[in-house]
Amino acid sequence: MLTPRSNRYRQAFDLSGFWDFRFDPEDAGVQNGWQTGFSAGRPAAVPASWNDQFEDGRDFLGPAWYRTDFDLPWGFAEKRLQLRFDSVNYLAEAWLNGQPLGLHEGGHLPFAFDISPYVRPERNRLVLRVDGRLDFEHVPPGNVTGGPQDFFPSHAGNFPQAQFDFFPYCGIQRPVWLVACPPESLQDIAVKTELSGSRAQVRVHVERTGGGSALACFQLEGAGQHFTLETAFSGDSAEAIIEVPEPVLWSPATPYLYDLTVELLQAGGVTDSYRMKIGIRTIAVEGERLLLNGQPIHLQGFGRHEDFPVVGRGYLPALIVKDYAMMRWTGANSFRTSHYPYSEQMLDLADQLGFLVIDETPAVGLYFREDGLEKRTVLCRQYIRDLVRRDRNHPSVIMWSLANEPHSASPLARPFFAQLYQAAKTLDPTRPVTLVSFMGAEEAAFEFCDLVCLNRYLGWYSQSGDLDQALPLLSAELDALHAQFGKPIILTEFGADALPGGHAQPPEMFSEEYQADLLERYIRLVRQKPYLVGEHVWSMCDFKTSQGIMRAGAMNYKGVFTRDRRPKLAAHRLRALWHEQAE
Ligand code: BDP
Repeated sequence: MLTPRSNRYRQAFDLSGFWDFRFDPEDAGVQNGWQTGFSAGRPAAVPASWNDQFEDGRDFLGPAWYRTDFDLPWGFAEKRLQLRFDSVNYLAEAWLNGQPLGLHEGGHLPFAFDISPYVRPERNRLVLRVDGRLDFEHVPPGNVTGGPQDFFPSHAGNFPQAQFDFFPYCGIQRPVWLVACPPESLQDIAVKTELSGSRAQVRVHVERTGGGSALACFQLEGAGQHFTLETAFSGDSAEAIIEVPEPVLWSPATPYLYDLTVELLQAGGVTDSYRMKIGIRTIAVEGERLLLNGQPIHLQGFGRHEDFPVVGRGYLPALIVKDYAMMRWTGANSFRTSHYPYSEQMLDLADQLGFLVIDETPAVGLYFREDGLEKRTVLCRQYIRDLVRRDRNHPSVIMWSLANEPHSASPLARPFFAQLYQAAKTLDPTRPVTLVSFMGAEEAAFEFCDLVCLNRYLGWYSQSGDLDQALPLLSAELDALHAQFGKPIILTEFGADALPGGHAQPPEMFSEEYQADLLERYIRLVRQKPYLVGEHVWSMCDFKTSQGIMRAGAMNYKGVFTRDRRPKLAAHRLRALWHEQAE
């Protein structure tokens, strides 16, 4: 699915703004009344989570109703029209002018509906029912009974009852686009880059809608070079391999981007065109190393969240810029999109600024029981497919993560992940595929994943307060995992809560000193072991959680920045350490 863009052949109109909104606690289905009636709700901002916008809806997870009216903008007549939702959490059902458009399950990934048959030049009414209620069959799951609370004591009895450690924000969380394309248009573009010697091959695959004979024209521009190639469509697809001598490679040090333009040529000339930025680079696992452009690379950075006061998980461009500024200030070169795909704009900036991204599906807190397994399998396959299709052209994305901390003790887990791993590899053979686990030696999926990604909290949830005891145990476990799997390892989470402004000498749990010391000792250990190819601190910023006895103020305080992005002592410590490593 192509990211919405405007040019002389296509146009994307952002429907963001204040939409009419109401909660529907009785699940009474106000849809019919809303098709014709006048405003019956209250204004809500789109995009943003609804939970923190009002004083009465924080813990209300749905269903709720959104409604907006629009006229077709100039130039939209005679085009193929779609409504594209960048992210709605969790179930979204839409109607246009009373006509059902469809139902979509799952937050954080885009979906689109064709609206050409139903749209009018003026006074269109779009109605959306959004349901974010937690359910054991959903991914991520919630309200699980007889389930994995035994494994996850920190979430037991939480309110709302999520099987994951972040607040289950709901609503239209990213922009909604009205997209106009020519009747016959470019549908999808996939780019792969390979290096051989001092040359690169840029392989571009394009899909279109409509039949008849047509050509695809490919143009690559950058570094003072310009390449043009034309190939005929065979059916709906066309492919070209562009040979680039002496390419400028994309890397964190030089995040160089080329311009790729694809045109659709039919009898009458150009009928559609799409331009995007691409980077030329390779990523591979070799032995116990992770190689970017053939050179070993070490990841230093964060696990994090899309989370901010008032907007919740809503798209906030200034926050994205700020977060990159803060990550850069610490010396980070990478992050994981824990525990769901982030906005495409976040990845655009990663490409531009040179950050390396582990791109994760929304499959967090998975557990394995026969009931609901089939539905979860279908959903997880949908997530990996939609994630790869959305993000495969970003040079910053170096790895796919299938899941975070599944409860893989069940024998059902291995075939489940083997299937997802294969699906990811088929969709994208160019990137390593992993999953992030807390199970260590017991994680069956590590046998076939390309890297071992491990979360560890020794010195916090175990060996609490006692780093002298924690560190040797961690060291021994890492060596044993390396001996067992023979793969590179990334420590994808480690950390300690620190209450902002809490101090202690000698350091003790919840103080800023203890957090800074724990992180430093972990990082120094990681750097002694060549098979460890990355360290991601949990977490970049403090973030909102459900309420529960493990989370004072319904917050996870493992951030090295506060929720409003002020550095704690640990952020300064990381900055010193990561700059020292770079020297
Ligand atoms: C890990 C989870 C992460 C939590 C973290 C914690 O992957 O989502 O926030 O623990 O407990 O198990 O802080």
